[in-house]
Amino acid sequence: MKRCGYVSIIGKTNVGKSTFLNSLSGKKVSITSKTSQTTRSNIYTIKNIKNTQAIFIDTPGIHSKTNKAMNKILRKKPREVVNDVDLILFMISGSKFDELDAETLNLIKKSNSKKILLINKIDLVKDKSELFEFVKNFEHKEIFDSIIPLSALKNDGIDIVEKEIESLLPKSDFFYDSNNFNFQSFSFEISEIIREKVIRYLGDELPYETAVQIESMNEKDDEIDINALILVSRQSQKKIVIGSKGEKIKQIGTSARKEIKEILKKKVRLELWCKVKKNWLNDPVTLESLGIKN
Ligand SMILES: Nc1nc2c(ncn2[C@@H]2O[C@H](COP(=O)(O)OP(=O)(O)OP(=O)(O)O)[C@@H](O)[C@H]2O)c(=O)[nH]1
Ligand SMILES: [Mg+2]
Repeated sequence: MKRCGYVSIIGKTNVGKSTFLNSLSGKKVSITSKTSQTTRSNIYTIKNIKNTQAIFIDTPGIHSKTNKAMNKILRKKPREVVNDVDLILFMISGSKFDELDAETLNLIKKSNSKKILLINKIDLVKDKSELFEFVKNFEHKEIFDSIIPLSALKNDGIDIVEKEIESLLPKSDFFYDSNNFNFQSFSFEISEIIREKVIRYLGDELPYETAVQIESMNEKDDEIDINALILVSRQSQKKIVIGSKGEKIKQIGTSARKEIKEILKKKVRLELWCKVKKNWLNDPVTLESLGIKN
C-alpha cells in the first residue's frame, strides 16, 4: 500500500525549519543561517520513505510586521500552502511558545490538514524535565495528531518524524517517478548558495538588506562561468560587503565557488559584484526578478 502527499513546514523565523528539511532530505535543499528571515520563497523537495512519497515545502518563517514589500510577500508564502497540503509540520523552538508562535498557530489552526507539532532545538534544553512539563501543559495539544521533540541540527528525532509522516499521509500512488525532480531553477539554486555565504560572512543586520541576482551563466563541458550581483540598499552597506581591500567579497566568492564546484563536479569561475539599488526591498519588479514573487 503506497502513500503520497504534500507536507509543509511552517513556523516562526529562525526556529530551524530549513535545517530540519536538510537533515531529513540528507542533502542541502534550503539555505540556513543564524539570522532571521533566511528563507525567502517556498522551497520544494521530494523524499521517498519506503512506500511513502512526501513532497515537502519549506516556507519563509513568520516574523514581526513591517510595511516593506518584501515582508508582505514573505508573510503570504506560508498562507499560500496552508490549506493545500495533507500535513503541516508546525515547528517551534526549544519548549518556548511566544506571541509570534501563537500568531503562526492561528494561521494553521483552521486548515483541515493533519498536523504535527515539532519542538526543535532540544539539544539546547538542558533540563529535559522542562520539556516534559511544557508538553504536558501545552494548551493547544488537541490541534495536533502528534507532538515530537527533536534536534534538527544534531539529527536527533528525525526518524520519529519520518515514521509519523508515513502514517499520516493519505493512501495514494506516488505523484513523481523520481525523487530527483528539480522544482527550483538551477540559477535560483546558485543564487541561494551565494546568498547563504553573503549572510554567513556578514554581520547580524546586513543580511536582510542583501539579495543575489545571477547576471549570466555559461556552462561548457567541464566548466561553468557565473556572474552574480550582490544587491544592497545603501552605499555604506556596499563598503561592508566588499570589505577592506575586497577581502569580504573575496571570502564570499571563494566559499560559494567551493560549494558550487562540489555540487556540479566542474570547474567554476565566479565573478561577484556588489551594487547599490536603493529601496529594492520595496520594489516589486526587483523582488520578482529575485524570485520573491507575490
Ligand atoms: N542548537 C540548535 N540549533 C539549531 C537547530 N536547528 C536549527 N538550528 C539553528 O538555528 C538557526 C536557524 O536555522 P534555520 O534552519 O535557518 O531556521 P528557519 O526556521 O529556516 O529560519 P527562516 O528561514 O528565517 O524562517 C541556524 O543557526 C541553525 O543552525 C537545533 O536543533 N539545535
Ligand atoms: Mg528557512
